[in-house]
Amino acid sequence: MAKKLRSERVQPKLDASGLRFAVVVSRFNNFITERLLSGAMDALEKSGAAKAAIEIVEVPGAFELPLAAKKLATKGEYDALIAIGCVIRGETSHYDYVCSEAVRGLQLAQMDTGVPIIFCVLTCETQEQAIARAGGDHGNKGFDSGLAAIEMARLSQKLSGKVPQPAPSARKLRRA
Ligand code: INI
Repeated sequence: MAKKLRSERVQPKLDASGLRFAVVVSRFNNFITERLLSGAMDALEKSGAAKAAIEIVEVPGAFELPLAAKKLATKGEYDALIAIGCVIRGETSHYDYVCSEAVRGLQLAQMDTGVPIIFCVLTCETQEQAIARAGGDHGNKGFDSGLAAIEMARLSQKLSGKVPQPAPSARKLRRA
């Protein structure tokens, strides 16, 4: 019988050592955003990031994430950022404005600065949906975002030719 083709790609192990991160986290719905932040920190630290290499900045709500993220990215001190928020639909159209401006502003910030900004903003119809994605049945999107930040930081280094190269003497030694 023919062998089944494996469709999934094997992900290389992510290594965050030596990388610097900033996490912008919204206080609104902080019972959710705190859990997302813990997940993100867990992913970064388990992958080798130093605690001291992770800056955490708080903003009032998801609407404020883009400006803070852009200011941090512009400093040129971080390899990747993670923007954390949680927007839950209420009775009015406020939800739609907050969601669309958060995603638009964060995308603009990463395109303007060239620094990867991971979108860890839950946009949910109900509180239950948010809980499920912040350490519940659907996992922790903060953890996933931490991994995405490492992957994008490494990819950005590679695409911009900034992958640390071995010292010339080490290179010569290897050829000999
Ligand atoms: N901000 C959120 O992060 N999540 C929400 O669910 C939310 N709702 O529903 O209102 C929210 N509003 C505040 C907004 O992000 C700004 O902080 C506020 O409008 C001040 O600019």
